[in-house]
Amino acid sequence: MRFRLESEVKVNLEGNHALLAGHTFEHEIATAADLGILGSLDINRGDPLLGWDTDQFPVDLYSMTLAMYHVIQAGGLGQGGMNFDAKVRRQSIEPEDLLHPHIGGVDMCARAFLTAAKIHEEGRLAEIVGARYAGWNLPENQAMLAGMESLDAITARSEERNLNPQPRSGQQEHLENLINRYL
Ligand SMILES: [Mn+2]
Repeated sequence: MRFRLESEVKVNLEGNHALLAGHTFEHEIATAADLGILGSLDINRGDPLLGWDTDQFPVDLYSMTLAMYHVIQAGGLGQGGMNFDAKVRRQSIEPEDLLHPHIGGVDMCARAFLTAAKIHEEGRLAEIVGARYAGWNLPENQAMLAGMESLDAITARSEERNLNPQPRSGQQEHLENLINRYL
């Protein structure tokens, strides 16, 4: 932020690095998109049982579908692209061991993209998420989000309105089942 270079550069996110940072790939994609710095993607995976960067080829349709969903929600990668940055495991020593992961990885990414496009087009997930956070669309809450309101002003308004928010279900299991119906 110091040199204002955030509008000059974009980030290259990697599935395995997200895992190593304790994040999901889709979380990093959505965060970068929100910050306007989504650039390109290294489409690989790590091993959740290991603590290092194995850069394996992607195989998980569920997580890749969520990653592609957020790429689509972000309006695509623009000038960025996708790169496997992946290698086969050490015991895969035959020439054909190189073919299987490339073919399977590309096919799986294509399938994830088509699945994500369907989720995006039908809009049910976005509708439920949108309703969950609809309160942020109120002008005073947009102002709060934009950092244009002081903590004192927010406190005064909350006390004046005698706010008493009630918990509402996040519908997590419903949403998990919704995603699975597309796979
Ligand atoms: Mn890596």
